Amino acid sequence: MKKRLALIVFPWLLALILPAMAATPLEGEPPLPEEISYVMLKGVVTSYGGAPAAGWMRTYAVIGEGAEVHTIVLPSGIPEEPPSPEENFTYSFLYVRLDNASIVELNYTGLDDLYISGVWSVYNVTFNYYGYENFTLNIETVISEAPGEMLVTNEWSLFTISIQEVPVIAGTVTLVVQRDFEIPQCDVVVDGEVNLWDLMATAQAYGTTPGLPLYDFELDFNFDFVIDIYDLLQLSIELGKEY
Ligand SMILES: [Ca+2]
Ligand SMILES: [Ca+2]
Repeated sequence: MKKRLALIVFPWLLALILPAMAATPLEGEPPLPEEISYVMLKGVVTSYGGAPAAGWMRTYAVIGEGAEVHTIVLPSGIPEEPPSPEENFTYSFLYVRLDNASIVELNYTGLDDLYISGVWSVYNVTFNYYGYENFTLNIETVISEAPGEMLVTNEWSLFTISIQEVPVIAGTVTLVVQRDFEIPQCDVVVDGEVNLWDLMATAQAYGTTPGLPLYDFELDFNFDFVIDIYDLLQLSIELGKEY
């Protein structure tokens, strides 16, 4: 059923995008610091409570106004072997989310490039798979509405997220985009434009959930742990947008 829906939606999106297809490199000088109003960051988690860990971070900040931060932490790293489709397996991670930002500023403490504070929630998420097709999902709240802050430092290269009663999450920034206009969120095949390449990457992962080989948090635009029609719809709204 999911595949059939993708087959219907995909050509329709293709027709929308093909006339506007022209991959452009990520260009454009970043605006002067005083002109930066939008920041998009992507990164990888490298430690959790000081111990090596894996995971991903995405942040969209509007300076002086608000921010979205989503982080996935795999405390024991990324499994080395992809699971077999015939076997039962479990995939667990921590989902860390900024619920409400109170301060979103550049150079706020004198030590940071970007500072975000607010209230955060942390969830323990476990997918129990019975083969690739069937699973049960268990989401347990570790903490909610806890005060915490995120700092980006070392010329936009490192980040730390410190939430009360939660081990510190630290990592490396892999992409930073600063603009004086709103940055689209669905340029996953990064070339400065939301286009066919992004659509193809998302369509290919259609129907997948965390732990399955084709699932990618990068493609789960609404962070609901499935790549489906809602992610394709969000992408279709941004089709053709450049930054
Ligand atoms: Ca793209
Ligand atoms: Ca999704």
